[in-house]
Amino acid sequence: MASSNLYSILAILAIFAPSILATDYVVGDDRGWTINFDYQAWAQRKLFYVGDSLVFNYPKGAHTVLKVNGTGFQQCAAPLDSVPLTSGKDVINLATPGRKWYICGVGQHCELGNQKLVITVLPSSSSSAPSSSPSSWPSAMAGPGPSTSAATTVGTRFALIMLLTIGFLWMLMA
Ligand SMILES: *[C@@H]1O[C@H](CO)[C@@H](O)[C@H](O)[C@H]1NC(C)=O
Ligand SMILES: [Cu+2]
Repeated sequence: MASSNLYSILAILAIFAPSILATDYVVGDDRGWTINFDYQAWAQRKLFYVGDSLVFNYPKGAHTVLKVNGTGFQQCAAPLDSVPLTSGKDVINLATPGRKWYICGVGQHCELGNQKLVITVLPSSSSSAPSSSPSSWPSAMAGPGPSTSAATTVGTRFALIMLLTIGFLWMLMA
């Protein structure tokens, strides 16, 4: 009886641990998805991991979100058959690592309003935090000023992973 409870708790933790560790990034923070905002600067010190999400907030109808490739990003052009996101609260799950490019498809917002975002998604950190992203750790910890949010994100993840590990061990002992 006691051990079946233990396994239930472990199973629940295993299911929810990734969602606890995943981060939702609101693109542009309070400004949302709009023209004349420096999304390059917004993304610069953030560490995006597989499993995290981007949330694009904007008044429905005012903008759209189009996923493009590197060429489309530079030229502010999307393939003719690509379907834009238009809900005004578009959530994109970052399912694979690598470069990801997003532009607004309304009018000249991308060309003239610089409404474009490029990020690099790192392999997931939740399964084996310290070893899976060796290069990103030192830069996140050592960077100057604005790095605090990125460092905090990594620090928070690490703390949560440690807590979960200690919790597992404690339950195994009990
Ligand atoms: C990138 O997108 C453009 C159009 O947006 C398309 O013409 C081009 O073939 C794409 N390149 C790759 C490598 O898929
Ligand atoms: Cu727009």
